[in-house]
Amino acid sequence: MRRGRYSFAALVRHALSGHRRWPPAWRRREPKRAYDVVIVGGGGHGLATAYYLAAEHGVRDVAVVEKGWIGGGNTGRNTTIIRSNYLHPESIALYDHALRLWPTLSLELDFNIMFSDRGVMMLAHDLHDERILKRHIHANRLLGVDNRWLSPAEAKAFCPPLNIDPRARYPVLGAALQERGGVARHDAVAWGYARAADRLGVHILEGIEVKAIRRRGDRVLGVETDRGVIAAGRIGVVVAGHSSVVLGTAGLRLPIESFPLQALVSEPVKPVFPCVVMSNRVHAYISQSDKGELVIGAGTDQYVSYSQRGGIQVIRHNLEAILELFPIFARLRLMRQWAGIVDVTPDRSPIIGPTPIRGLYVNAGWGTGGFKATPGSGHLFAWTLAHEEPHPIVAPFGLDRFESGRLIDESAAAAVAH
Ligand code: FAD
Ligand code: PYC
Repeated sequence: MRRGRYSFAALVRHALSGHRRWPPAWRRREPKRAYDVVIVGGGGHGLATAYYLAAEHGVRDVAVVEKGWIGGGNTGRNTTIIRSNYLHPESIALYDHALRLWPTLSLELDFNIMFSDRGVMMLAHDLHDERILKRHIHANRLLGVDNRWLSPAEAKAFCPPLNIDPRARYPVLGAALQERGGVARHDAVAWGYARAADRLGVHILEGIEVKAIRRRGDRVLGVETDRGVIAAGRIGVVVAGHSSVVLGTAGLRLPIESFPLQALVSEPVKPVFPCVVMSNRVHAYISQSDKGELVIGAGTDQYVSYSQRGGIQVIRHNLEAILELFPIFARLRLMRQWAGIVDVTPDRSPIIGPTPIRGLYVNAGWGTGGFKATPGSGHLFAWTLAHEEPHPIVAPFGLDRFESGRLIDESAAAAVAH
């Protein structure tokens, strides 16, 4: 039995004392009047940015300003699928940079984020799907990123509950498997980064909303919050589904549309699903959490909205598809459903880098697929803020691409947002 703060005895003591002396994982701070860097948004990306600023660049006078609670946005609402099997070299470099950070993240943060590289399998239901997936496999392998084609029988061997009957409504013609892909515990990612950043002196400010970005001419000055003004020479806006709203207060218009994206979980059952399966064609994806719940996700609503609920017809279609693909789940009961708001760009790639306002940086537009990028996004965005220029990996993802036309079309790899 381990002794110390995390021993069994300590666990029992905390439980019996109503957790009164449970040491908080990060401290509650009063906001200072000024910081070197303010990060707006306490999701995984914002917290990771703050952590790497402090850990790798010695920039420790940092505040993360979160209007709700840490990880309460899309970080805590997503289906946790992690992979790097994108199409274009720029995206493969970006997402694989993140994928390479996941396996050692628990060690880095000294916090178990429960990364499980159980493999992510994408299904092909017709010739068109098959060609697209094979094109991705070739593009990935050319750059040394793992991805391989499976026959229907091999797909079933990888994921036994899969229905590969050729007469099925969504017949399985084969699948692309990225074995290094998998899942992680989303809340733990936020908590782990928050705790590690706090230990390095970062202020985590929960329950404080940024109402406006303050600027003078083309220079940023700070943020106006519901607790007063906080000055900062560098500001990173990392607010997922609210990027247009927050950056709109600085007079910037982003090429972004915001949609609800839904997920559901079933009642917990014993381990039955050792895989992660995505069907990009029918917008359905599924895995089993360590608690035993099946974690199921759907496609985006067809209409823009900031309602975190989503349309019933979307999950109806989604569950019909799930039951066609996995008939053994027909009698399982669902426990919860929710939505998050995802910011979608025209090319389904994120926007990372400086804005026309000096000192103001954006990290947005990850759409339906930013969880997998969390460590890489934070790592590269921190570098960008510290050096006041884009890291070479994120340089192609600047706002300027919507003027130059150098778009990075990842509609097919984005899987859900197309
Ligand atoms: P968030 O976690 O949303 O953090 C942004 C924070 O900013 C929020 O906490 C919010 O409260 C805060 N904020 C907003 N406005 C303000 C303000 N004015 N002042 C202060 N704070 C503010 N991606 C994958 O890779 N794999 C998946 O399987 C996957 N599944 C998904 C399923 C669903 C249902 C959803 C909704 C998304 C999914 N995603 C997935 C996408 C992924 O969740 C996001 O891209 C990612 O989590 C974004 O992280 P973030 O830290 O940028 O955003
Ligand atoms: O980007 O892999 C992904 C994803 C899966 C479900 C939602 N997004």
